[in-house]
Amino acid sequence: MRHIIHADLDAFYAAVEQLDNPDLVGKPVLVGGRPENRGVVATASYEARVFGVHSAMPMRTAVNRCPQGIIVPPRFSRYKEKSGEVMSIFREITDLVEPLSMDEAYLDITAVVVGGQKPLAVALDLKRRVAEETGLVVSVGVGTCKTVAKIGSDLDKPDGLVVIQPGDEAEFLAPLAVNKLWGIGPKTAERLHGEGIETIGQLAEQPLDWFARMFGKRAMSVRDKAMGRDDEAVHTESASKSISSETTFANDIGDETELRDVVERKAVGVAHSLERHGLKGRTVKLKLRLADFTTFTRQYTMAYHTNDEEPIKEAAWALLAAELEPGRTFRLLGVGMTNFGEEAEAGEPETQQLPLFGDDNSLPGDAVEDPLQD
Ligand code: TTP
Ligand code: MG
Repeated sequence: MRHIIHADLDAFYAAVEQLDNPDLVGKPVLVGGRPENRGVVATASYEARVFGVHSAMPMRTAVNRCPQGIIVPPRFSRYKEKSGEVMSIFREITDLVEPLSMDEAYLDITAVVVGGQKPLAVALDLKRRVAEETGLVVSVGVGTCKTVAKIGSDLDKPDGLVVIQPGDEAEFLAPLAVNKLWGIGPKTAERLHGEGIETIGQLAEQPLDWFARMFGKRAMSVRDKAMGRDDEAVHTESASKSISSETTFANDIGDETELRDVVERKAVGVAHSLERHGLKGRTVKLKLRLADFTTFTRQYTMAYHTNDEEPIKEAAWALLAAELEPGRTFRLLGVGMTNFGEEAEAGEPETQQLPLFGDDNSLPGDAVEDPLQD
C-alpha cells in the first residue's frame, strides 16, 4: 500500500505579502494588477475571500466587492524564493516530490511510513516545519493515492489536515461533486449531469460498459479515480517531460528581426512557465515548420539547469540563427525546455561546457526531419 501527501499553501502570494509586511496581517489583501489597468486578482487573502473575491477575477470587481481590500502588486521572485524553501522541506521528508506549481506538491511518503512513522505524524511534522521555518501555512491531504490526497488537501482550507484512512477512500469521495475529480472539467461534468450523475459516488457505481461508452480510453482510469484507488505514481521533477510554447503564424515569416522577437518572446514564456512549475531544465529545443510544412527540431544542452530568461533566450536564438537562409520562411516556431532536474553544484562533472553547435549537443533521434509529426 502507498501513502501519498498532497500539500498546498494557503493564499500563497497573499500569505507571502502578509509575512513580509506585518501591517497586512489580518487584512483583506488583493494581490494583482491595478483596476485602472484592467488588472486581475492573482490571489486574495482569506480575509478578502469572505467578500466573494477569488483568483482570476477582474480587480475592478474585487474592489467593488471588497472596497477596503489592499491591492499589492505581485513579486514573483520573492514567491519563487519562498516556494524553494517549502519544496526543500518536502525533499527532506522524502526524495519523491512532484511539484505541481509553486505552491503545491505531491509527496510519496510510503518509505517513511514503512520506516515506522504514522502518516498523520508525517503530515503534522510537515505542517509544523513549514510554519516554523518559512512562516507559511500549508493545507495537507493524506491518503493511499493521489486522488484522495489532492481532494483532501482542499477540503479543510485554510490550515487544513485531512487524513483518509486506507479502506475509506470510496466512502470519502462518494458525497463530493464529480467536478472535484482530477480530469473532470466543466464540459465532462455537464455531460455527467445530463446522465443524472452529480456525485463521485453515483459515478463510481456505474457499470463498466457505461464507463467505456462515456470515457473511451480513459474509462478505467476515471473509474479507478472515482473509487479512490488510482495508481498514478508521484513523478519526481526529473521524470517530467517538457515545457514548451509554440505559435503558427498567420503569414509565414522570414524577416530576421521579426523572428528574433518571436523566439525571444517564446523563450520568456517558457522561462515563466518553468518557474511556475518549480522546474529548471538544461536542454532548450527549437521547433520549426517551413513554408512547405517540413517540420524539424534543433536542441542545445546547457552546462547547467536553469529557468532564467536570458540563457534560454540566447540558446533559442542561437539555434534559430543557424537555420536562417535568404528566402527561407517559417510558418511555425516553438521553444521548449526538457532535461529537468536540480541545478548542479559548481564543480560537479555535469557542469562541463558542451559545444553550442555540432552533433555533440544532440540526443539520438533528435534534430531529425519529421514532416508529419510535432
Ligand atoms: P492556488 O493554490 O490555487 O491558490 P492560493 O494558494 O492563493 O489559495 P488556496 O490554495 O489557499 O486556495 O494558487 C497558488 C498561487 O498561484 C496563488 O497564490 C496565486 C497564483 N495564481 C494566479 O496567479 N492565478 C490564478 O488564477 C490562480 C488560481 C493562482
Ligand atoms: Mg494554494
